[in-house]
Amino acid sequence: MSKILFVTGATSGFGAATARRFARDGWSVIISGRRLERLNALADELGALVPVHPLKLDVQDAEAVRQAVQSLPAEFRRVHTLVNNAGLALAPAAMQQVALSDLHTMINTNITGVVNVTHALLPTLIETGAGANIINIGSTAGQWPYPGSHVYGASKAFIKQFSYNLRCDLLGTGVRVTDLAPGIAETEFSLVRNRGDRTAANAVYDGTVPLSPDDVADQIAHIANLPDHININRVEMVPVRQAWGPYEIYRE
Ligand code: NDP
Ligand code: 8X3
Repeated sequence: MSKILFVTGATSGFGAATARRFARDGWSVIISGRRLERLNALADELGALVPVHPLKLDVQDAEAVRQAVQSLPAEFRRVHTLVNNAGLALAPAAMQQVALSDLHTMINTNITGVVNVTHALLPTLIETGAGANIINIGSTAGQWPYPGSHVYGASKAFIKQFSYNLRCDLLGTGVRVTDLAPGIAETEFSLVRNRGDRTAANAVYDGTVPLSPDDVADQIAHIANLPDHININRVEMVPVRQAWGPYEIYRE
């Protein structure tokens, strides 16, 4: 029987690339996100290869997540790998200049959403046991500060510590947990962050070579397919053209 992937945020970027990669590898895929048209289009595309279950789901809604997991069709119930990918950044300006509601949306999606989905799927993953995976998409922003990252970066720091702490709780169950932390990657991420301003979004990637969604999907597939006795705690992957800047000095 084929293994089952549950990926959140499959309507775009890393999530869509991950669904495609796992489907090509013969996994059954549960694809979720809020935009139903995109989910259905992806389901049609991948349905030619493998069993696909599209789930219209807002990860912020704990009850909807619980119900969606509880009502998975029998052939999709035994999830092997959960990829907590749905997430977003908003308000790329100093914290003192941004709307509180944008900060709450990031917390509710990047933190509460990940907790909601993980909590709902933990019993299943523990039942799957040896070799099961929870792969949480963190970010370099969870480790390294930069102006305008405020709550976004902090939400990704949560992903790192949450992943490590989960490992402690899951010790002995065979379930593996990874914080996969990419650097700059070209997806719709910057379009969302800049509220649909395509010029501002494109400027993020101008003149450089960012990671691609497939680069990240390949890394997810690598981690998910490692022998059962190996746990990758954290991976930070960046394009070769990305490195750290120095401390900023404020001068009069
Ligand atoms: P995209 O904007 O291309 O994709 C984000 C996905 O998240 C979409 O499928 C979107 O689907 C989904 N999503 C957003 N909010 C919700 C919600 N409330 N409920 C369910 N799904 C939601 O960006 P990326 O692919 O780049 O982002 C994927 C993850 O990678 C995020 O967690 C992001 O923080 C992280 N990341 C991105 C990096 C980058 O440079 N691109 C680098 C490091 C990490 P829909 O709108 O249909 O719900
Ligand atoms: C997304 C990468 O550098 O925009 O997590 O924070 S960055």
